[in-house]
Amino acid sequence: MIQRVDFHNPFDTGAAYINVEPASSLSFLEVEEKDGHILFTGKLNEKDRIYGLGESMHGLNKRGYRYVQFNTDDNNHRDSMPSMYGAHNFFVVASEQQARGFFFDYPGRLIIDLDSKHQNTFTVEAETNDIRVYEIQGKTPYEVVKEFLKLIGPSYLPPLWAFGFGQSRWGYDSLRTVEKVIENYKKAGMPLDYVCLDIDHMNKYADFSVDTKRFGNLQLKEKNIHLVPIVDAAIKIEPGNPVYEEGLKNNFYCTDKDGKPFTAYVWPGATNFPDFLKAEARTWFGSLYKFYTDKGIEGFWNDMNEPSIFFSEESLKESEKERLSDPLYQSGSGHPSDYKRFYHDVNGKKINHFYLHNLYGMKMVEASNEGLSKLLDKRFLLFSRASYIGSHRYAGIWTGDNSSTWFMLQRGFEMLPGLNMCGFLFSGMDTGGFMGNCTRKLLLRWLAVSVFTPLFRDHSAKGTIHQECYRFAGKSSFRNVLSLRYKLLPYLYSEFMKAALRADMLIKPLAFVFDKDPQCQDVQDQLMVGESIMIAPIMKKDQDSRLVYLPEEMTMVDYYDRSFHAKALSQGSHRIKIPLSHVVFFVRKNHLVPVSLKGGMSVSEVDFDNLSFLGDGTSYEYYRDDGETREAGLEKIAEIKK
Ligand code: MIG
Repeated sequence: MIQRVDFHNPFDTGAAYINVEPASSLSFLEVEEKDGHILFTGKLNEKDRIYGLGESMHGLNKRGYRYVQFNTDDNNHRDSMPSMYGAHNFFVVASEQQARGFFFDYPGRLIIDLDSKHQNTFTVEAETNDIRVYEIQGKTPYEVVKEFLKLIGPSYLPPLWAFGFGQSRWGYDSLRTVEKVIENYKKAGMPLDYVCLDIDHMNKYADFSVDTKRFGNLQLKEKNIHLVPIVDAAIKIEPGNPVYEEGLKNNFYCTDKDGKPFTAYVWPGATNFPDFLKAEARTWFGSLYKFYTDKGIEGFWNDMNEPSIFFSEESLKESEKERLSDPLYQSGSGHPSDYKRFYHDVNGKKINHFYLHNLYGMKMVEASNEGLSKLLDKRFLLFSRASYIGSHRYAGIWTGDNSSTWFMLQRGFEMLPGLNMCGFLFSGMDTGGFMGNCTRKLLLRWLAVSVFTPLFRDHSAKGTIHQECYRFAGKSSFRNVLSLRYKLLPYLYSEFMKAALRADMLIKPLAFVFDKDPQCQDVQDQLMVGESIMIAPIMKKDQDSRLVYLPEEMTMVDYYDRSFHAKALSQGSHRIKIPLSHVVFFVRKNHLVPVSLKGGMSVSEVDFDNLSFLGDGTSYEYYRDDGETREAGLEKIAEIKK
């Protein structure tokens, strides 16, 4: 049961995909309005758990913490960070007999306090009182989530090649460097499907430009590898550059209080910010991707779209004390006061950015997606850093600038089910960690996690040690985990497509599947991936074995020496040894995992028709298509037998 209540004049964010007729009052929340603010209060039982909030800290159960939903570029990832790159204002309160879901569809700053004061209450406080609230009631949290996923609609569909392994690094400074990375992967016998280009490839960091001296015309010798360039949100102020000039001439930029294009500083120096809230500006921005699609490029990542702002002339005048005492200040977040310095034009109405802040990234990927859909006649890869509920219909996301620490591997893992609850099926983390130096051990354990996430990319920051897989000794361990990805692709792709087409989750907490088993309730270092696989990776530094809880009898699959070794295990807890060179996972009883034993050095080499099976089931619902058609549909699912 889903119910919507509008307070005053909520902004139409575009989060919902289906229309729910508004009702007059909420069932589970007390409402208090004061001085133009609004405060919602809900009651909790002692034992209630709270799931959701997508990209956010504190693991699976969010109870006991306070979150500030305000998209922020802060690369100092830590438990106490209140805001990340996405605002996913949906959570589910799971009680013993029922579950209640809440979605606060609100584009501005929202404070979600999930009982941080330990008074058995949660509160949600909005900056203004124009807000749309949805309540969803169900028997279990999973039932509520599925209802919510119907409300926000189906996931964006990436092409099949985007499920391959991608290498990325900020600092690949020429096409020659990129070619070398590709050669080295090949020489090492490691598969690869794409290489991401970071801001290094642009001409003075101007969007939709390439430094031709260093990057030529972006044509790789290796035709089987895709280049995936970055596109930043802000446009370099550069008289004579047609991209900049067109935006200026047509009033496509956000404006300052005097109605002039708002100027602030990011990588290219002085920039203007496309007004993605304006339909014509979106259409224009989307059309700019022609620069790349003309060169045969079909994959992109959108960055800096919180938007990230280093400073403006005005905020530079601010004292350090003022800056640091701004309640919105976070370690990497520039001068938050800048968010009050510019305006959007929404159907002729000027609205201060601050009140629409969390929509900027979503509206950017909406622009990119619509442009690319016109420019290409097949699916494309697109993922974004900033997001809002609903942006999963346009693009995937990655979880931003994590660091090469065991802590961030764990937190990233724990975020996966929350992201799936908010629709973000095509998501993943910077494998190996972005900031800081990665060790061989950490990278191998991280790969053994990301090998199960749809977006599977190794990315690192300039200045850190290189973390391409071939750089490390003992290459056979890296070949092992990467080869597993390509053998599992028939399963991973099929499960992704089924979840996307049915508006379901791909990666789930155990508690959602084994809801009658109280032991599963608090498990957050094990997850379900699709309908058949459970993963229980090692995410601690010097461990080579761990306890794994099996809610039912399962087949343990130990993958080493590039082959599968299966063994039946009984229900209960087991200490499992997982050497660094192995990947272990579990297949549910009466289930199957279709695999291609041949694997491949790229997705195009994988045989999706000659399948072998892991597990003791007898049949499997297999989704199969050409991997690029937009006409994906449930009719492409067929029951196959072992
Ligand atoms: O201010 O483009 O999250 O992946 O490598 C940093 C450089 C800008 C942040 C992204 C990261 C990317 C980096 N970018």
